[in-house]
Amino acid sequence: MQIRHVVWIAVYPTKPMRGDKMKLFSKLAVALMLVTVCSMMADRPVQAQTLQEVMKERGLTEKDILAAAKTYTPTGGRDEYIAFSSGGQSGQVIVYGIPSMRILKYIGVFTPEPWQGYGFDDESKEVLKGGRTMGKDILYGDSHHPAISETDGEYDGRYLFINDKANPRLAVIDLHDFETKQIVANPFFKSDHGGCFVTPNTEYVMEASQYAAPYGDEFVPLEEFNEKYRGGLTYWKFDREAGRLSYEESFTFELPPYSQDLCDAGKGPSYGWGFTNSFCSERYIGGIERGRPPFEAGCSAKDTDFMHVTNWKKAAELVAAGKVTKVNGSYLITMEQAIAEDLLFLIPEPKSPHGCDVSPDGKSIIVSGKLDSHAWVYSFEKIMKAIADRNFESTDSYNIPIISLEAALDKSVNVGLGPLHTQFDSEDGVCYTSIYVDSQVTKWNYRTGKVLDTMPIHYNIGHLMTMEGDSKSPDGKYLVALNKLSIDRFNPVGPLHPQNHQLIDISKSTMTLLYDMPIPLGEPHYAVAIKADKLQPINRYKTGWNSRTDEKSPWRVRAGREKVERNGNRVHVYGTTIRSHITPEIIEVQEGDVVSIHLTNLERAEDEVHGFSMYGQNIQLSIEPGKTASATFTADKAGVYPYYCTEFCSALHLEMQGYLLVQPKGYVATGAEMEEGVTYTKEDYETQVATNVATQEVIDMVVGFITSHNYADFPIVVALVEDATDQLGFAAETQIKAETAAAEGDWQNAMLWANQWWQYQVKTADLGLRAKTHLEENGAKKVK
Ligand code: K7E
Ligand code: CUA
Repeated sequence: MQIRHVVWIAVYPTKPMRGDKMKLFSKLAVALMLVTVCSMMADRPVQAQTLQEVMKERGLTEKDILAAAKTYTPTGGRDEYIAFSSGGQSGQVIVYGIPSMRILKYIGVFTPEPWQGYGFDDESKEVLKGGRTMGKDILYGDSHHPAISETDGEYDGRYLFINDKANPRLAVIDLHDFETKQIVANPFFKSDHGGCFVTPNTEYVMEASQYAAPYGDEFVPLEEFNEKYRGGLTYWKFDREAGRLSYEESFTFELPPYSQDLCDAGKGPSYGWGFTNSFCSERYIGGIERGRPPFEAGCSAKDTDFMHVTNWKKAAELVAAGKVTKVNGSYLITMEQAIAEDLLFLIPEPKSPHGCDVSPDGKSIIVSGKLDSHAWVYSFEKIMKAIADRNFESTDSYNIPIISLEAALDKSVNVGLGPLHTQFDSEDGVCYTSIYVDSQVTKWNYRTGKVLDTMPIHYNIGHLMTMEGDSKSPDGKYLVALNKLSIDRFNPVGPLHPQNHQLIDISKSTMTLLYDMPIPLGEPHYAVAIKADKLQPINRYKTGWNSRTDEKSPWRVRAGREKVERNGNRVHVYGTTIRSHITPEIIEVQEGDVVSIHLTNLERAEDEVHGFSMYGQNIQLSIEPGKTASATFTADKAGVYPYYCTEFCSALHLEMQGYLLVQPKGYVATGAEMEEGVTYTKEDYETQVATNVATQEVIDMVVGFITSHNYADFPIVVALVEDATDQLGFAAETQIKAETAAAEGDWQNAMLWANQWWQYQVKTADLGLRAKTHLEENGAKKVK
């Protein structure tokens, strides 16, 4: 039963009453009826049917029923894991639960997302500005690889990072409120693919470039490719205290103009090192229009490419010792310096490699050959021995030492045609590799080299992920195959197909498919999943909070202190939102004014989000409880601009409205009074007051119940009581206004204020009854 439903029953009279009370209850009842009817309809009993009947009717097998039972999550149920998936070209992050595969949120990251006000309020516009490239706003991203912050090699659930391949940028999402806090643009690259990969204590976040380019914005002809075009690998310093990446403390390895690809950070014995695969070490520069074979031929001609091995720990020490110089305002370790200091080595890799995954124990690195059928397992111990013995087969054209494949390789295993990425199981040595060409997942053991199981997946698999699969202790249990496009799998929706995330049960020795989930947002690339109980998101902000900087907003204002400040043509409106009105309701400015509307949501109850949308100004704010959000625009055209709340926050949500009046230059008010459409009498006023007095009795009863219980032990109730106290305070202030008007015989205003007084009471009662129900349902104890 819904809470509103309970409210309805609670206020509905069960005993005969006096006329006044009867009227009160019928009024309260009407106010609550709307929301109640919907919830009652949802409670209607279903016609009795057996499981067998349903199976027959829908053509389901026993296997289907078993899969359904493993994923179905009844109403109110929670998921064991929370997945964060790249939203591909949408530039967003998709949050969903596992095993239910229910989508919980799209987080706006590189792309504006209006529901969250992201890219529409001043605060988040500042975040997006961090990603400006050559002075231009870039309002999308080709997001690829999310990574969860780690402590001692375990996911800690504090932050999420994701990269944009198209314009080499990284974003920081704070998981305490699931909001994007920072976007940084790489100071050297023109694209990145090898991000984000975190070191075991999130000391650094790795970002490798993909398509070699000059480090500056100047023109350099392709003829100078070998000398002037460069790849690279940035280790972004993460300041955990501030929750931000530090531009000043990060450093970049200058790398040859190969196409650096994915990375992973070492852990355990390989802690302090990073690994980056690459393709196109041919340094082919294409040119179909010049009669040359295309990139795809020139970039896959050689049998091997290079894995780059970098020592970030030693590099960080050099930076700290002041031995690295800055270029473009950021530390750059030249190839010359890296070679001289033993920071950089190459190892041959299989043809057109992809994926680069460090095993949970940090001893092995697995790279796949896209055009090969093998996964190649490198031994970190052997790599270290080769370096110690100076056992190099040669150097590349940039003098970087190359460790021979034989010296570094542990084994290569035939896993299927077109292997890409590898993820790890909770069982030691067991891993899963996505096989693109054969469209399958191969389960194998990288210690024994044995293939254990294969499972055909739908189509075009890219990445795959296991639960906490990048940590030093993966949970196994489930695997998600991230498939690109989904022909033949779902109801058709036109030529652009949804993507398909397939949930696979890996808790037994053979894999079983559980669920297909269409993702209608963008190519998924990679996803990460964390145990749900490691996430502790807040459900409201401290009042007057700038959520993007995580500090008090200078634009916050308290109830009753709302104001408009003008300085020349610059206007700041300090406003508030609370059920069910926006203060101010009328904003008057002059043509040409630059206007900022700052709104603080005064509510604490977690469902009391208000929105703010205005005609013709491209404004849409999401103001969650406590948040202060701002919108700045130029009122460049005289006119009438209605605004309103965009969240269905209360029964009188539609009435949560107002007008921005932009007066033409030189406008002079006529001095006429505004007139209401209805005239009220003394009798109307008295009837309303009688209703209010009776409503107060209900409120007192509820307050009596709450305060006689240990309500302070229930944070949800405390929030509701705080909101209710606010509303009741407003009711008292409004009562005085009503009575003052009545004393003057101004029945029009007396009646209107009396009605507003009642509106505050209804909200108080609604909040109070929700609090009471929560206490009753959660075993609150009587204390008085
Ligand atoms: Cu293989 Cu960008 Cu990780 Cu896509 S990448 S698949
Ligand atoms: Cu506030 Cu609708």
